[in-house]
Amino acid sequence: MAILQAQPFDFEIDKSAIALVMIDMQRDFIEPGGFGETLGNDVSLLRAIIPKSKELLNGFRKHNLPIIHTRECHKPDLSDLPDAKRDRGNPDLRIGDEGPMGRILVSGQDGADIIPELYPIEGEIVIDKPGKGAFYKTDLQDTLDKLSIKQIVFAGVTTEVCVQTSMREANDRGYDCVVATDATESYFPHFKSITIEMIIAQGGIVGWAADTSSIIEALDE
Ligand code: TIU
Repeated sequence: MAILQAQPFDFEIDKSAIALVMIDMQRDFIEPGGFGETLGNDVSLLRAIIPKSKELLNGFRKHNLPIIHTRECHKPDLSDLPDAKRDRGNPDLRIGDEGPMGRILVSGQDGADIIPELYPIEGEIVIDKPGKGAFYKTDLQDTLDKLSIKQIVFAGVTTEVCVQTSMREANDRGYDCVVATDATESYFPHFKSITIEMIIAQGGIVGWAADTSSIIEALDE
């Protein structure tokens, strides 16, 4: 067991049972003209984590450890899109509408795909999810069970929305989870920091937090 220096206390990494789940690093959230921008956000903020996210991916790749990428997107017929999600707020473009990167948050469209910098390589798993949580209406749990995964490192966007929701779902399902603090970002920087505080409060009520270098060092141990 390698020791990861984490908050709120050290985390014992089991390299035979750990996976990286990279949440929603899609063009729709990170590039102009997508879902994130249509919600009124400054999407350029999220680009800051691309280098660390790449390091984290490479750290897992180096040891041949499982990597799962998720994409928040809907079927082209929108049958998995609740009215409540489509009709929320007052965006310029709604999910399913035609935007500069294709139909907003629809599977198979350019905008719904993962940014080129972090594109999955052969052997990595990609899971499309219709909700914020990565377990809701997906086969993520089966996928993790088949790989005998018990520990998950979470990264991606946005910290307080899809990353936190997925980490809470994983925590309830019995996985020990670590959020990679410099490989996750929010459109609201104070939401990112408060989310990490919430996760590690009360003795790690949702899990642990550690930066990418510490995670990679522990994997290399
Ligand atoms: N809007 C926002 O912050 N996030 C999302 O809608 N999805 C994800 O976090 N992936």
